[in-house]
Amino acid sequence: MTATRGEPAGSTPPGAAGRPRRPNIVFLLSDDHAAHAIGTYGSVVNRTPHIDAIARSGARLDNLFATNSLCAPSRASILTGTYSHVNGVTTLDTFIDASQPTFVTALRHVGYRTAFVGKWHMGEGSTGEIEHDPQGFDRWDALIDQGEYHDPRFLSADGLRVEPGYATDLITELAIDWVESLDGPGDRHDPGGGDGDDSGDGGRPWCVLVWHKAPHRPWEPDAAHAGLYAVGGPLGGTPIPVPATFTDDLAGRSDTARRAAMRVADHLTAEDLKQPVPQGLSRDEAALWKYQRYMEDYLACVASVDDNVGRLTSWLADRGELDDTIVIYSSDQGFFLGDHGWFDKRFMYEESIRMPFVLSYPRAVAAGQSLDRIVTNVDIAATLLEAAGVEAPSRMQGQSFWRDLTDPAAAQENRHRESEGFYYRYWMHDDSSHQVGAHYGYRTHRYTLIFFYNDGLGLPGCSDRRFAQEWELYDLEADPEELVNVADDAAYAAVRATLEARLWLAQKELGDAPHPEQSVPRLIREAGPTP
Ligand SMILES: [Ca+2]
Repeated sequence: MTATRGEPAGSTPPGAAGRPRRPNIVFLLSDDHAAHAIGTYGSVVNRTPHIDAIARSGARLDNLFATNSLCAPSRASILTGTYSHVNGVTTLDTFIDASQPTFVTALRHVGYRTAFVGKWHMGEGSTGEIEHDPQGFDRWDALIDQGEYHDPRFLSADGLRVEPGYATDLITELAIDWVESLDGPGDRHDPGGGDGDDSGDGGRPWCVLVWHKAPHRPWEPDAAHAGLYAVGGPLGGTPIPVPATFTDDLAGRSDTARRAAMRVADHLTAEDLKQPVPQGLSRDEAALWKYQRYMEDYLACVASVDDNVGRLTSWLADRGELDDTIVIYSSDQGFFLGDHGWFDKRFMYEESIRMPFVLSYPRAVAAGQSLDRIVTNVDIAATLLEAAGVEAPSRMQGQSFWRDLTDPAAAQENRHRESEGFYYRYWMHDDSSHQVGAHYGYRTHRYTLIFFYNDGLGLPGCSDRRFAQEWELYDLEADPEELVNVADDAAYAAVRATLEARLWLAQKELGDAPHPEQSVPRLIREAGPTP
């Protein structure tokens, strides 16, 4: 990309008063877009040229994980830089206290102009004294609840309205309109390469969150993309490849996994499928038919997202602002795309917890990087604040990974450290639609340890049923598809003991508490009381 006026790559052009210029930020977040439905992450089911282009001109994170794989909790963690037990958004029915500090409020504090457009999904209005609507934004336009794909309702400070059109297009347009509304004399960068004309409000950077509803269930494409991946459709027309684990009977997993109501074969509804299942199909044939139906719509929704990503990046390039803008594309969590026979997320399994995350910022981030360090959605807030030269509020629990993207020495130093790992907790026990048991666990580069405590603890959105507690352990090196639970395999006893201790310590360090019925891990007992 262009380095203007002979500045070395990575330098920051001065503002009018010679101050370092803070980057503009476009944070695109989609909903339930699995990394394995993105080209740069090796998708075999679709193409995403515009998202891939962001990775190509910047960085792709290969081990960024959701710490609670669910829409509202992930959004709350991204904004506040804290885990669910700290920000209070543990389930879909625990609405946010929007007065909490976020990376956006910290940016605004140093002069950023800020906006939110799209899916908020952390509550509307207020409960008693607690306000749920977006705070810290100069402008916000939030879909109601999950949001509608067609002619969606938007809530803003001006009230509720219906916008005719398709949600993904509208969200993009509202974001562009807001940035353009900031334009005044001297407000835009010089398209010729930034001559430092930052007089007026142009010296104040901006940050816009473009948080799509798509491709969330019930996967309703717009007319321009519907049928793109259909058999006989415009992209070659062959059936969408079926994952190798589609017929997994889950015999190698826990009873908790087998209880989940997320099977493509059994649990997609008429609203999801939109067409009646053809008569006369065997059970296996019907499962494949449903898979194709589900994925056709899911991928068509993704195609619209990708086109709109391209629209935004082209618009930024036309404004001459691509080099000075941090552009992020991510998703609130991953998704099962027929993997293990499932749709949806929630579980602490690979397809569900892995978040796609690509970022470009030619001014400081060298093109074509990939980062394999383990980081999480909790780390994003601190990272953006460091990128903007703003100190993170001490309440934030995440660690910035900005240096890994901008300093090759730091990236090398942090490469694939075996000591790395992260803490995960899914709280929304046995909800009526998906019936996934509550669990927590710890994942390192090689292992995933999970404890299903299977108790809703009285939280909103959980059932009051209890189930037997179970452990799972997967060796991701020997078993990347997590087909064999080795928690009770004697060969892994030492590994499990170590990971149980690490889980216990991580939970304590982060201020969360174990389930009251979990016994203290052996290594912790043997080590005696900690000071
Ligand atoms: Ca989601």
